[in-house]
Amino acid sequence: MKPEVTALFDPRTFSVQYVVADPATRKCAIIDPVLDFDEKSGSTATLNADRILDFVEENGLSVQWILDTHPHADHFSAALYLKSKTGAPTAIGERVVEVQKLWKGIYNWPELQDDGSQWDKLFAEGETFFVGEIPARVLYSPGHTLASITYVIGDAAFIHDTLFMPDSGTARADFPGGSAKRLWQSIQQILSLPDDTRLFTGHDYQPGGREPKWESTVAEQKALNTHISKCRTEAEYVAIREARDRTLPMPKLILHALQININGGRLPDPEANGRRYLKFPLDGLKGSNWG
Ligand SMILES: N[C@@H](CCC(=O)N[C@@H](CS)C(=O)NCC(=O)O)C(=O)O
Ligand SMILES: [Fe+2]
Repeated sequence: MKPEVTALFDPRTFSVQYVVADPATRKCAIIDPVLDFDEKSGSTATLNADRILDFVEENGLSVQWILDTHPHADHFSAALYLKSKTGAPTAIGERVVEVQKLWKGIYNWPELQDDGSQWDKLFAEGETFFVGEIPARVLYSPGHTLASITYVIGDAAFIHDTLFMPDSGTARADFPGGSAKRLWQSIQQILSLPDDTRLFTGHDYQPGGREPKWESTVAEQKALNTHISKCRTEAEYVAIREARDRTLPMPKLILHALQININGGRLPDPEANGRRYLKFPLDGLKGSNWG
């Protein structure tokens, strides 16, 4: 069962958004859509999400699912916006409730509902569903975040921030709730899928300025991934990953994005003057590299 996979690359955040369609029924899932945000002006826009909607319409697709792989730290999720336009249900991994509890503390936000009720469906490890007639299943893939999941849809796996393209290595594991050890274990589970499984990553940072790419296979990742092919043991990987993470500054939108994304992609309610405001902790992420 081979879904038609279309990637929409967002050069502002180096994110890859996907439309995954069943050619037989024309039903599709949208994965990891981006709501545009400019931190310099505070402006939001729906350029990426509208591009997805245009693609869906031009190709006669009907949206069955709006899926996020994890609460993103570098962009806002457009899940709620797309739900308002399509009526399709939103979903994320069930451990999102733990991410909600963690960041509820960091933001000092007692009113935040931390039961995952912002999504229509919370997926557990091993849970199955369909995109049209194509069977799909969920792998719990923590490490980058503690709620991350992989969607395996037919012969394609949407692996988000675990493995990037082979020349780019792997995702960082130093956000609150992250773990290099768990990330290694999640990557091993992904690499145990059949060798010809198509892997679609969540970001491409275009190393060396090459054109953006997002698709690989299990066999290619095993042979060529710069962080994985060299590591024989979990301990070796954890040492490399943690050393690199100590050099990385936080994503520029982490404090903006998490307060939207742990609330299901919902912007803060407007205040009495009709404007929405964000709130940041000062010195809330201890030990961060300033870059
Ligand atoms: N410069 C980017 C960095 C974004 C970032 O940290 N991306 C995460 C995924 S959300 C990652 O794994 N990066 C790996 C790396 O930079 O090596 C930003 O500020 O948004
Ligand atoms: Fe991420």
